[in-house]
Amino acid sequence: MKRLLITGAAGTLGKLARARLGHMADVLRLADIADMDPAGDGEEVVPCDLADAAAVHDLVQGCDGILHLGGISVERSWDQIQRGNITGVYNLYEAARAHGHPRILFATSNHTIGYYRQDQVLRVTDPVKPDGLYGVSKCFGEAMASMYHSKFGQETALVRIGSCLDKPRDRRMMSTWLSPDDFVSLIECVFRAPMLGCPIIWGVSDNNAGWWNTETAKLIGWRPKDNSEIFRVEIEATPRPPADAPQSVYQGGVFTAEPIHKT
Ligand code: NAI
Ligand code: 15L
Repeated sequence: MKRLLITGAAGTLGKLARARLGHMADVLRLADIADMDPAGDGEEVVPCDLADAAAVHDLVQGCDGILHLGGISVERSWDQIQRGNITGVYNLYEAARAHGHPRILFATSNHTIGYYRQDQVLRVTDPVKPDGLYGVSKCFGEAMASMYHSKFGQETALVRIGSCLDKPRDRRMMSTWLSPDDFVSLIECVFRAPMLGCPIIWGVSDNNAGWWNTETAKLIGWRPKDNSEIFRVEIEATPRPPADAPQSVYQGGVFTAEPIHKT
């Protein structure tokens, strides 16, 4: 690619992508509403609010691919979620339509299905069961991507990320963990696949304790290599939450216990 746009570049995964994806394009265009480090070689830093349609239109111009990580990433008030994850997603898809449909990797989330119980194994074809307004906003993003694919041929990988961290922090994350290395290889596969369409792909490592059938990953030739099992002893040494606690019962864990935030 000549230019890969990374939204949410000031965030946790945005910083990881910035550090590790320079080889994917001549130029990384880095965007966020928050402060970012100054541009280095082969980088462009573009402050941008995803809710600003004109700014997003300009942002997408000249990009061959979009790694869409920007937006609200946890449970927050509707006002905040609506700006980043509803209006922002609409603006992004409209900008992509105006600029030749660059391929998009959309960072969706396990919180689209958070109310499934932990004894259930899911396929991507199972109905959504979001666990809060944040999860609902990611369902909206998945629906937008599907509609722009059907109507205009826009390609998107809908990557339902589990928990992307250096290592799992608790028992639930033994199932949801996505290692940084696997995340990077997944991004590479998405942008290198000859054909993509609009698949939902579970963004999860090859965990023994996994809940999600990862067959759609094979469509793009992605095979996660890491497995949370190497952290088993460390995690088992931590206090076990009660069996009826949200983090023990639901795939979305404590997100299911969040209130509807008003501010
Ligand atoms: P983060 O919260 O660290 O980063 C998100 C970035 O988006 C922030 O830098 C924020 O300033 C920016 N942003 C928020 N509203 C914006 C707006 N209106 N305009 C422009 N930028 C805006 O989140 P993280 O962990 O880096 O996640 C990245 C993406 O991956 C998010 O979309 C999140 O929902 C998704 N995801 C992440 C998971 C994880 O394990 N880190 C798990 C599942 C999904
Ligand atoms: C998410 O969607 C969040 O963005 C992230 O902060 C984690 O909490 C992750 O899900 C998770 O479920 O562990």
